[in-house]
Amino acid sequence: MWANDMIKKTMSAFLLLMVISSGHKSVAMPTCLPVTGLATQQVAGSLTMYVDELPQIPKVNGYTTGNRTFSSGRLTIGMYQTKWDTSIPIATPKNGGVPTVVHLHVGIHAPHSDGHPAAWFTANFSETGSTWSQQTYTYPNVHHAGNLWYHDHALRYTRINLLAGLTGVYVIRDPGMDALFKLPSGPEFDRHLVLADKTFYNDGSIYMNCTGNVPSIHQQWQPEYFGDVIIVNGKAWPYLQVLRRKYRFRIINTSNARYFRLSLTNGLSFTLHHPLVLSPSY
Ligand SMILES: [Cu+2]
Repeated sequence: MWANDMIKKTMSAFLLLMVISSGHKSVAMPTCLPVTGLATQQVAGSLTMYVDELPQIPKVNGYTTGNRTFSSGRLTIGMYQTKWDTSIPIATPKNGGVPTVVHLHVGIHAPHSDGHPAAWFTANFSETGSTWSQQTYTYPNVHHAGNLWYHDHALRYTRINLLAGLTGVYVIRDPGMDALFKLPSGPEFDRHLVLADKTFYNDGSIYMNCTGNVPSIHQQWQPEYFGDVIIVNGKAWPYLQVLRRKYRFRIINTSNARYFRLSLTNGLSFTLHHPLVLSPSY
């Protein structure tokens, strides 16, 4: 059943979880501290792996069911400023606030629901960007069944907001297809692995180098971001205790630039569908 309050609570909890579970209070941006690659590698190397258990990604349904039929529903997706670290540098809405706009990655939908970078808005739509046109986006879900994800898309701040964890998963299901292939189902055996790479300061806050790769061209431009620590569902190198049976992992690469070469340490093989989901970038 669809419940707006529940979704709001869940999304708030989710966003909060993403911030807390990564153990960071802020993304360091405005002051460009000199941090060497060696220093960030040492921080990454000092972290103990497999301390935290892999968390589940909270789920909300974008549909309602009744009499064995599915009908479209509404999702409330967005940022809740009260849960957000306001120390993160933001665009310049005249009255303050954090600009954001949701982009459903790989979704098939009309342009005005695509999350144009200048279609940002602040809390309660009190301020909006130059191409903002509507509060509600419509996703027709004509995409084949699979794993999509959504993320912030605000101009200039996408990289920062994503680094801070403003991402979520979006699943289009085809129960007939799942049954046909006898795919593992249920939250325990049909799980998301949302991959990302980040770099940290010693105190656990996220580090983003803000010096340009080629300063003579631009002091801050960087075509790609690579972190030293691999994050799964908001946790650094988590573990998951599994049963001796088949699992379905819905793997999404939310990194800016890093590709992943995945394998099982015991050498077991696995079937990979839709390898495109492993390609990075926003
Ligand atoms: Cu994207």
